Amino acid sequence: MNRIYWGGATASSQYEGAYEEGKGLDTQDCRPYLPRTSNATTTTRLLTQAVIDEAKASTDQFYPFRKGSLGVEHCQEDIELLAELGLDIYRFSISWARLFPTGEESTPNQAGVDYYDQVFKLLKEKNIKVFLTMNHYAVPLAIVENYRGWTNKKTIALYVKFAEFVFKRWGDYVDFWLPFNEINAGYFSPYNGVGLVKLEEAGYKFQDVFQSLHHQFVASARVIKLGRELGLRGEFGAMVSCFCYYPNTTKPEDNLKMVQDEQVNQWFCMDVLSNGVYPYYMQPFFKQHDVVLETTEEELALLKEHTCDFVSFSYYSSAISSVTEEGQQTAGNLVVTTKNPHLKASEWGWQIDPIGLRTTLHKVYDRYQKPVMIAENGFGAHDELTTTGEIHDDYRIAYFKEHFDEILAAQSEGVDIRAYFAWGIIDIVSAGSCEMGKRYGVIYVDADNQGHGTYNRYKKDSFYWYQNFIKEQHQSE
Ligand code: BGP
Repeated sequence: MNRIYWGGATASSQYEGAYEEGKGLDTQDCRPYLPRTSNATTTTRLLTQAVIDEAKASTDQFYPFRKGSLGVEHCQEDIELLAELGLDIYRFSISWARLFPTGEESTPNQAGVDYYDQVFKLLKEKNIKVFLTMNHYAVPLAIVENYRGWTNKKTIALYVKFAEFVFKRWGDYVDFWLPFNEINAGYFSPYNGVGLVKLEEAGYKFQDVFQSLHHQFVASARVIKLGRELGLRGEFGAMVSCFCYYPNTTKPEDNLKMVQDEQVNQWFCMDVLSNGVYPYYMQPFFKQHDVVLETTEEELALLKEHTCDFVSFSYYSSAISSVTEEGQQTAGNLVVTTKNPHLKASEWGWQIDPIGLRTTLHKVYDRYQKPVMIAENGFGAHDELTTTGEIHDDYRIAYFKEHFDEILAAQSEGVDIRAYFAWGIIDIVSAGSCEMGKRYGVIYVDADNQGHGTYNRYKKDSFYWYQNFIKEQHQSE
């Protein structure tokens, strides 16, 4: 049985801050200006020119605390804490716009290179393995303004150029590469996933969404090809967000709907990236939604040849499929779903379903027969810092414990699980709500929703619990 690497994860746009140090604006910097509706799924949030203009004009906004660095100035201290925690592996992302502010420079921003040099060096010194997300949502804004982001084939070449720099500079440090975070987010949330912007306010065009996804698939295959040609030692993965669908009732219609939701929402992107071909079930879907993909023979051959080595997914909560809209709606990661009466939920309505994680591990391994990684999982909550510098997050410990039990059960049932990553291992800005108050970390960061605070780090109770859990896992090997 393979041993599971126990890890933690962050993303550059939610962790780093330090916008002033030569970083270009990217799509995630516009996030706080996106219009929202009360129970909107992210699909309704579209990045329009008005949003871009507002983000550019803003001088005092905080995402993620542009003034006063959240992570960049603290990386040494943070990596020391991760080492003290005993992490086997750290997942983080490289900011494309920190290296290439408009995506088109011929030489990278030196301050960005220096920062990542330091991060990789510190991780190596501490003997922490690296899982590198090359693109966690954020696309340089200039690429969006000049070319309409991933809708344009040209973005593939710009991304490959960025990847080539990363490979050549830091290739030796990386154990696992991920070309795109939650690639299926592009479907639910074109803003997030594909940096798909300047969509007309009213229009959510499937044609643009799926053409953009196709370009990302090709980009993924091209960087895998390049990485292999360069002889990189790291393995390449693909990642989707998983929701563990249940049919709302035992009505056959609901069951069929569940299968179809799984196919389109959950498996489609992974089927392409892992199997190398567009799955049969997308043809009727494309037809129904007037999607006519532009593809070339060469691109399809690339997809076939350069599939991923491992599969990974994020999992926070399960969801329900229903042909009717019966039942109370609740939020989940990227999707709005019907409330499951058998489950408790976080303060944000995300339902807690550890058995759903075990089920998902089986489904993913059964479908792809490749090593599986849980690239993100965790519990967002409001934490309270006591006057004596403690955080008693027993709710997070309970969440970890219940989920870890199911992971170990799936492993003993034969699923080849390679790694687990606790999301937002250090408190970072929430992607969905843009607030600091939705905390996932085992390390507390003293900053509030406006970015005010000392930025001092404190170990939560969950820090000691996870530290002990990792130690015990190593002892039992
Ligand atoms: C995932 C994203 C992460 C992360 C997480 C939690 O979809 O990959 O970037 O933020 O969700 O979401 P939130 O921050 O909205 O609680």
